[in-house]
Amino acid sequence: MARAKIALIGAGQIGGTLALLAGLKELGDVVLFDVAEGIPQGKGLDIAEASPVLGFDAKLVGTNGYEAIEGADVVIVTAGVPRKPGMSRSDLLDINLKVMGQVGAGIKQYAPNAFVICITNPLDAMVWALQKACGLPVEKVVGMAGVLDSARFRYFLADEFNVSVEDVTAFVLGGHGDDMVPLVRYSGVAGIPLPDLVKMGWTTQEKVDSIVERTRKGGGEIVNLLKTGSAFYAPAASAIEMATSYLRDKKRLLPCAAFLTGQYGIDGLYLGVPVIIGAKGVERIVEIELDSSEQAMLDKSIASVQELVAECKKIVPSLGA
Ligand code: A3D
Repeated sequence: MARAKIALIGAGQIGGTLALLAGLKELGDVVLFDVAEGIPQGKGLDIAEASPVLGFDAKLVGTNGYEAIEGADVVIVTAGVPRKPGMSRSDLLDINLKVMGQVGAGIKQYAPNAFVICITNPLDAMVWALQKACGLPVEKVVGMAGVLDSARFRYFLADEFNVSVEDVTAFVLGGHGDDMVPLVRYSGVAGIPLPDLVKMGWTTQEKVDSIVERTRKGGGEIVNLLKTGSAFYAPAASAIEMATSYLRDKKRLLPCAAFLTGQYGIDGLYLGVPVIIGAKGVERIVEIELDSSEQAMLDKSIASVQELVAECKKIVPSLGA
């Protein structure tokens, strides 16, 4: 069977890491696209030159032309600019909405059958705009945030309990921002829920609360340390997990920004919820029961996403049509 084709739109920090991970996992051939000349070509060649040492077979090419993504099975989008000092949220939205418009047109023309994963921030609004721009079915366009946020939560919990990260499961719902909703009741170690682990004396409620808070601010913690950029290893690994579930029809249950059509009482908005990803894309949106405090946190998160999308519609009125 021919290798899958993975197109990476944006060959910056995350894009380069995605290319390396896709190679290491032999997910398929990789096309790196960027508007910056030389960067995608250089990164593609550098990773290809690592392949004999690392022992993987994949073609990696860099390009500044969308035609090279033709027929891609998976497209992962990281194109955009980060928020710089002095730039308002509207300025950032304005620029990245334009980028989503260009990227969406490229996908529409050359990769209309792809499974599209958006990573560009502000995530919940950008994935919404990208779906509008490319016109692909909503089940084929998702946003990556929940896998990363849950991975951070899992790592902090594994560290607290001194257990393998593999045995820690954790759930984070809602938009990708400080008001995301880490779900304590649905998180735990090898099936033992966190509230039980508190009762068993493995940790304290205060410690769990501080881990929840650290998870919410996980992106900012890395930005403060790096000073010149944001996280890229864990975001790339998270998107690769989603792409793998699609390409191998694994039907993983992963928290992703998915388009809701009534689930969780929301219609017409992308929001972080548990979904099953298989060969058809988002094959199922899982509605879990929330208690009143979890629902209140989710409502707050929904309101932030709604506000962001309303701002996008103001900037590009045609998106509201
Ligand atoms: P960076 O290293 O700046 O890479 C972005 C790349 O996009 C650069 O190489 C640009 O040249 C390129 N680019 C700009 N405009 C276009 C365009 N019109 N078409 C194609 N390429 C273009 O950033 P990064 O890789 O560190 O991060 C990428 C995005 O992911 C940013 O928006 C981050 O905020 C976001 N991000 C999201 C998460 C989530 O969990 C959702 C986590 C971390 C980063």
